[in-house]
Formats: sequence, C-alpha cells, structure tokens
Amino acid sequence: MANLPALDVYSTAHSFQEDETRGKTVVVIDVLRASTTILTALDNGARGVIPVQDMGTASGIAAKLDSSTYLLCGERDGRKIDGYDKGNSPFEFDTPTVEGKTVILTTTNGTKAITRAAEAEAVHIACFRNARAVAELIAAQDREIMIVCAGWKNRLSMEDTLCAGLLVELLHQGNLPADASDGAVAAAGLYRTYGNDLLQVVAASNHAQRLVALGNATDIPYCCEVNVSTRVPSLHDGIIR
Ligand code: 3SL
Repeated sequence: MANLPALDVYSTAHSFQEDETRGKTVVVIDVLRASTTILTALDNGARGVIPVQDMGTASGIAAKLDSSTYLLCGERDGRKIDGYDKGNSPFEFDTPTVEGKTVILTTTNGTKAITRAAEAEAVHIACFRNARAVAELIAAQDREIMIVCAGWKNRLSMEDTLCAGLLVELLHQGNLPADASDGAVAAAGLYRTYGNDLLQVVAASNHAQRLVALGNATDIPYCCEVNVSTRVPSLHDGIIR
C-alpha cells in the first residue's frame, strides 16, 4: 500500500493523552477479549455496542433504555460482573442472545481504551479476526494513525502487540519506511518473530493464562483466528456499529 499516513503503536489504554487523538484515526486492539467480543456481537446481529469505562455509567445508560432492548455486559479481572446479563466471552454473544439488542459493555481495559479515544476523527475496533479489513480501511483514510493496544492495567500485552504488528505488516507489507516510529518497528518485529506460532504464543501469554485459570480456555483459539471477518466496528456518537 503506497503513500501510507504516519502511524504509531501505543502499548496500553493509558499510554496516550486523550487530546492527542484529535484529527487522527485510532484503532483500538484488545484481542483478549473486548475487541474480539465487540466484533462477534456485531457479526451476530447486535444493534450496537456502547463501550463504557465504569459500572456507574453503564447503569445510568441502562436506566434510560427499555429493558427488552439491551444487555448489560462486562467483566472485572476477567470475571462476569455480578448481576450483569453477560460477561466478556465472545461465546456469550451468539445470534439468539444478541440479535437486535444494544450491548452495554464495560471491561477492565478494552472499553477504557475505546472511550479514551473518543475525540479522534475515527475510532475502529480491531482484533486478529478482522485485521485485514481494518488495515484496508485505515490505509484508505488519509489521516495519521494511532494503533492503541489495550494492554492489561497499564502493562503491555503480548497478544495486543502481536495484533498491532500484524496490522503494521499488512499496511507496509514488510517494508517499513526509514522514519517509522519505534512502536511500529517493535510491533512489526514481534509479529515477524512470532506470527507463525500465533496460537501457541498467545496461549502462553499472561492474560491467556489468567483466562484459562478462570475456565475460559476455549476463548483463546477463537480470538486467534485471523481474517475471518470483514467487518470493521467503528465508534460514532458513543456507539460502536
Ligand atoms: O481488559 C479487558 O478489557 C478485557 O477484555 C479483559 S477479559 O479478557 O475479559 O478478562
């Protein structure tokens, strides 16, 4: 892809200032599991996903909606929040559950990263499952790109950085420009090193191990499937569609 806009990779939900996003395209990645779950809910017919930072905001939004129209969903530290309809496993968001519903979602890191990017010109949600579709869309937008990995509690996550690297590789097809940002070079290098063993490397990551301990091992291979969806979820007026 020729004449690509400048891009950088940010390693956690808090590694950027909110006002830095203005005028730019932001791609938020939370492979395990918020961005994969958002994509799955929309692929399975959800009307939209409202990402929120905290439970108070989630209840406030729910209180204004007809209870038959939404699902209140989310996790803290990987566990479904007590009293919520669903947690944050993509397998909870099948068609019979989500079709026609608005999903209100609050997660430990992913929805924080998304809401912190809300001042951007465009905010897209990426994971392995839709990486190529996201790369094609952002390459066609003539705006500086910020790839934001959600990470885990302000620490880098292997799976999100690998997915950022895949996006960089798809965009630059192995030929990073001489002035590429350190973030882009590091993420692309990580992907080049481990991309052929994606599932194995992600399964060994800190967060995958946490999910396995919580009984969510089957989420990991699903979240590691690459380019199986052509949908690019995007945030508009606080709702991802
Ligand atoms: O951190 C997040 O936003 C989550 O996606 C974490 S979990 O995979 O649901 O535990």
